[in-house]
Amino acid sequence: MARKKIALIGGGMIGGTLAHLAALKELGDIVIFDIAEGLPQGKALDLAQSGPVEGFNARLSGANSYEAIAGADVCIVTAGVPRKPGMSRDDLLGINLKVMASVGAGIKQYAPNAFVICITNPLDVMVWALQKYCGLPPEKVVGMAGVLDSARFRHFLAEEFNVSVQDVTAFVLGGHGDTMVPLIRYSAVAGIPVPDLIKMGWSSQEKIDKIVQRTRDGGAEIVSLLKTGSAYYAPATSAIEMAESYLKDKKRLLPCAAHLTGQYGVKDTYVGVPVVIGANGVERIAEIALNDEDKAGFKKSVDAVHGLMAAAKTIAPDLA
Ligand code: A3D
Repeated sequence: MARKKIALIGGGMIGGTLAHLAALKELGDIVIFDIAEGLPQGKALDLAQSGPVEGFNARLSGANSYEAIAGADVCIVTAGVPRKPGMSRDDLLGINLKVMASVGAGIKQYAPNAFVICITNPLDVMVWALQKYCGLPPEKVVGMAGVLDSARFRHFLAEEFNVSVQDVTAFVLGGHGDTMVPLIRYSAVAGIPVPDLIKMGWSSQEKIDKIVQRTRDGGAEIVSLLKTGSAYYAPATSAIEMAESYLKDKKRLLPCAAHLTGQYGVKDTYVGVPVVIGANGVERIAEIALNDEDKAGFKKSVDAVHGLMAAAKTIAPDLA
């Protein structure tokens, strides 16, 4: 069987980390595409030279022309600009929409059969725009945010309970950003839900509330520390988990920004919900029961995404 082909569109901090992880995991041959001349070629060469030491079999190349992504099985999109301190994800809207238009055209022409994972912010609107620009079926175009947001939640919970991160599962719904909805009762340590752990005296509601807030602000916390950009290790590893589920038909149930067609009462919108990712892309959307508080939180989140979609349509009338 021929090796799979992974196209990384955007070769910056996340793009380079994606290439490293995809090579170490031998997911396939890797092409890094970027508009910056020399950058993708340099990163690909550097990474290829780590191959003999690590012992991975993967061909790495860099390119400034979309032809190089021809026939890709997976495209992971990070092209655009990240946040600087003081900027919100939404401040990136105008500039990154233009980037999505050119990336979408490139994918449409050269990789129409790919599974596309968008990471560029503001995530929920960018993945919606990218799907329109590339014209691929909505089940083949998803956004990465929920895996990262729930990983952040899991990390903080594991620290709080002083247990292995391996035993902590967590669930986050809604848009990527300040309105994301971490679901406490679906979050657990080895099957014991967090509310039960509070009753057992392992933590307090106040501490868990603080963790929820820290999860919501997880990206901004890293931006303010790094000062020159945003998180990249955890975002990259989260997208690779999604790509692996597609390439190996693992059928993982992962929170992703998926195209809703009435689920949760929402239509024609990309927002974070639990989905099964397998060889057909998004194979199923899990519609879990929400209580009134979760419903209100989810609605607030969807309203925020709709607000940005409306702004996007005024900037780019071709999206209307
Ligand atoms: P960065 O290191 O700046 O890399 C972006 C790359 O995109 C640069 O190498 C640019 O040259 C390249 N680029 C710009 N315009 C184009 C274009 N038209 N075509 C191709 N390449 C282009 O940023 P990063 O890797 O740190 O972040 C990438 C994106 O991910 C940003 O929009 C971040 O805000 C976003 N991000 C999202 C999450 C989520 O959880 C959704 C987390 C962290 C970062």
